[in-house]
Amino acid sequence: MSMVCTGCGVPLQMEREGEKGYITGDAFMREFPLCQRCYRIKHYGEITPVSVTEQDYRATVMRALERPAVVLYAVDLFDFNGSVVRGLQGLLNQHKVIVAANKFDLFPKRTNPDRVRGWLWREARRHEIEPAEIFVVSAQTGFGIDGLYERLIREARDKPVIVVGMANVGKSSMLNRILHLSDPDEGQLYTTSPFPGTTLGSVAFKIGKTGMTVIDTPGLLGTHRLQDRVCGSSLKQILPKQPLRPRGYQLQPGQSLFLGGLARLDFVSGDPQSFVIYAANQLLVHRTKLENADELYARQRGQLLTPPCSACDESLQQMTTKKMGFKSGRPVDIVIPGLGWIRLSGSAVDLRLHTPVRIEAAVRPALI
Ligand SMILES: Nc1nc2c(ncn2[C@@H]2O[C@H](COP(=O)(O)OP(=O)(O)OP(=O)(O)O)[C@@H](O)[C@H]2O)c(=O)[nH]1
Ligand SMILES: [Mg+2]
Ligand SMILES: [Zn+2]
Ligand SMILES: [Zn+2]
Repeated sequence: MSMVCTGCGVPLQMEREGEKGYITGDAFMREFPLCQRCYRIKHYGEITPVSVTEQDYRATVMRALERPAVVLYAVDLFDFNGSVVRGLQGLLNQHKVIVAANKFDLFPKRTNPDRVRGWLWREARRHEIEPAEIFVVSAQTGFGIDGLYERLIREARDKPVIVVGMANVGKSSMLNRILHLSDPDEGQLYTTSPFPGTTLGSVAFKIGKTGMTVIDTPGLLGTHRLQDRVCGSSLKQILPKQPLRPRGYQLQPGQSLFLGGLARLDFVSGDPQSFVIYAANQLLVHRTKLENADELYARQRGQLLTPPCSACDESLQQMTTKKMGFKSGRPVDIVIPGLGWIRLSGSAVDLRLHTPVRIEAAVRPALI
């Protein structure tokens, strides 16, 4: 049997129940055969974690990119920094690249998409991504998908459209939207889920009327992002479900902010100023005196200061500290991939940021 699951791309097998790619004879006979794992995700929202190693990932994507293609590079606007696939640039050279920045629905209602797009152009260049065009979209609401679809039809007359990106940015959701635009009767063909690592192999669909072929691929997992390190229930605490409500704090030097137990920002010195947190609305933000912060963390981690919880990877409790100093200038964001960002006002300030080991915090020009 050499067929793959039409939901996730895993090679199908009927011999070993409970293992990757298992399918029953009945399900196999359907027009769009779905493996048992996809069936469970679709109908019960359950996921059996299966890991796609970096090696598998690169092999799959390299194979997909052997022939000229239109590459739809999907990024998550809530985690742009965690959406950059390292080492991918070299593979993209001979292809037309279109960036689709997804999950715009999560931004505060008044956010101007054109300004976000301008910001994305600058950030894409800074990360050596050279797209032909950037679209700001939402697979959830359908925002911007029409324009993206029209552009893809124009570009993809003789080439397939291959979606690539980090895990969980919404690649499969985006393609489902595109398939739906072309045929509103079509259900959700690609399997999607809140857990990173849903798609396991590539799956191609031909869009009848246009002759365009779209190909989904697995996303890459990374240990530098929190969404790939927390357990399932903590994931629900850090992923935004509703538009972000920015939370502003007017702080004095000698104060600290905890974002759950996953990040702590110490205000060491500088004029009193505002710090604005963009994180899931349900995530706890706790303000305390810097002198009490160590003791509070030791006593309350996993309790008040959660996530992480006891089911999360223990390494999330090993924190590293980074000193950060800023001269007065333009506002910047301190990004904690998967958790969100803290917008600084642009006043001179000395800070200390504590994050779990291997989580790669970054600084960038303010997005909002
Ligand atoms: N708020 C919001 N959530 C989205 C959007 N698009 C996708 N999601 C959610 O993001 C999660 C991941 O979506 P998928 O489409 O499975 O992402 P993927 O990139 O295919 O993930 P992998 O297959 O693991 O690489 C799901 O919980 C989706 O519901 C969007 O536009 N807005
Ligand atoms: Mg997917
Ligand atoms: Zn499947
Ligand atoms: Zn947990």
